[in-house]
Amino acid sequence: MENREIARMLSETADLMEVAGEDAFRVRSYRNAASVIESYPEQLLDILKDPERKLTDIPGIGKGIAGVIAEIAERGSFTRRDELLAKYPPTALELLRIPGLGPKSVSLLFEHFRVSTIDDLERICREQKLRTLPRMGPKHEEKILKALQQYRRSAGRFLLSFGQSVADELIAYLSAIEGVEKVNAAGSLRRGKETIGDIDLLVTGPGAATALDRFISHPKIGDVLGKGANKASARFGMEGIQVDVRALPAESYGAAMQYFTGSKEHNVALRSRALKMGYTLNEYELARLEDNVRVAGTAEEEIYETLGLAWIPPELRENNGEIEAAAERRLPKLIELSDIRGDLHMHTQESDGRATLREMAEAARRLGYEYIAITDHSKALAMANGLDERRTVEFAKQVRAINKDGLGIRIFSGLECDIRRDGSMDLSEDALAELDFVIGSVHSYMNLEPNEMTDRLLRALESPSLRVIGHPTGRMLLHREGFGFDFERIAEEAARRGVWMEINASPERLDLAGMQLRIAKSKGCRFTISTDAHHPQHLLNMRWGVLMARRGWLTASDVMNTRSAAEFAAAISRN
Ligand code: DGT
Ligand code: CA
Ligand code: CA
Ligand code: ZN
Repeated sequence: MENREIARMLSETADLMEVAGEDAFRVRSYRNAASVIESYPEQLLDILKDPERKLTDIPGIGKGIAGVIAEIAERGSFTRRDELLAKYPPTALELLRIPGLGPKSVSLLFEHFRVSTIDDLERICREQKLRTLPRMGPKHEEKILKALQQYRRSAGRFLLSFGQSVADELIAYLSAIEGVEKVNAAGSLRRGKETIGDIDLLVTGPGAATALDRFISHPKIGDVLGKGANKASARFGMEGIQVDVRALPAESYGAAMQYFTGSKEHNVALRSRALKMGYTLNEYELARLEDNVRVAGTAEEEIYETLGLAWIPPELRENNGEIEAAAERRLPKLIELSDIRGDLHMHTQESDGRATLREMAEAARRLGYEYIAITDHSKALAMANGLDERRTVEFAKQVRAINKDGLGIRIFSGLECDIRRDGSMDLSEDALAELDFVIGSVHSYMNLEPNEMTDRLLRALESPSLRVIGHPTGRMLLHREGFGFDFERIAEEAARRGVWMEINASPERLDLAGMQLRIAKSKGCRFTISTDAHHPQHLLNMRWGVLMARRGWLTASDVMNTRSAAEFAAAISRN
């Protein structure tokens, strides 16, 4: 069992403990442990096997949790979890994923109506029974029905970062098989789509057929959905994500990579271009129509080249103008991870982060960054112990002193300032003016009417200190759609005022997304890509943000944190 899975068990148990109305302190200790474990760089079970070491040496893991982990290692579950699962069915956990339904409501629904599945929940809302519960009304029924719709649309999809971790594991496993020459991911994963339906892997080499057998006998494989000579499909891991593995001859590998990378829309357009030029294109080859003679198929590049196109980066393959651009040789030179020279959104123990400023700086320095901005929360986020004016001014002063000593990386004093309901900033302009770098973010009242939300953001843009709008749409992938507002208007106004837009690289957000980035760029906006890290480990999430930027056709020059420290400092200095 891996850390990821242990973390998931603990956080699910924490959810059930909350439904059961258990002590908030205990619930939090489970939750905190889950978050520590999830990003812990070493496998816990390895530590457990080592007689020289103790789990309790890991900060955030106390005796109780260490005991739980030992129990998990021994038998795959633990007593508290078993008890809770005996009382509440595992489907109750699914209810908690419905936006707007907290543990208290789930517990009420269970006690009064034995609601334990989302179908039960839908019925209770449709039959107008939800409103009979304390503090519930017709509005709640309406809201939950809407949330259910959204939930069903995203059900069965997975975060890109999760898909990538499964793919990495399987690619390493399959690559080690004798005679396997290449293993690559295709599909939405290769295109860097923010959520994926399943994982598509392509294998070639004399060992490819063996690889299919070995794949379905992998210890974490669940149901095998199909197995033929060239393809195997099966569910993987606790999450049951579907993985399709295809075995291919080397001469078809390029054609197959092209075909199975998709998107379907891109492929349809490409095939029709091929036909117009006298070719047929399928997953095996590109061939001449007249005599069926194969002209390409080993490598993707030769397929695109024969069709008169520059090779198209997978992130652009959505049939949104990339084929035309490739034909006219005007595809942009997309930004790359190595272009990034700093991270401009992160939290420390001052608010709700797990590490100190120095620890975050050290981790960023090790990544080779030249600079970072420390951006803790402002006071409106009281639960996160957000900074008030006094602490903000003090913090700015402290950062000036730290930079004098030098940590081997330049620190910009920043803040993720709350944008209040009326669009005003959570802190006074005097306090904000002390800082180098102010992000403005919406964290509350996210259900405003689109008009009201647009006005709110317009007013926020008036703040002279505001540098960038953080996670601009507020979406949480698979959980909550972005709030509605007039995006083009805000992009225009941000561009006019020189306020940048953030690409939040946190894998649960990936906000903004490709299409929005293209719109914003067309309005003249500039961007930052930042991780919103709450832990040094999260700084590694930058890659997901870069993928979004690529899906938005952005180049390095569109993104401000590709600038050198000196250039960046000049860009944020007030004139
Ligand atoms: P996903 O898995 O829903 O996130 O999205 P994709 O794009 O990975 O879709 P998937 O796994 O169904 O298929 C992989 C690629 O195969 C897809 O992007 C394009 C290609 N393909 C082209 N035509 C077809 C078709 O008729 N059926 C399927 N299943 N795939 C096709
Ligand atoms: Ca797929
Ligand atoms: Ca598939
Ligand atoms: Zn935020």
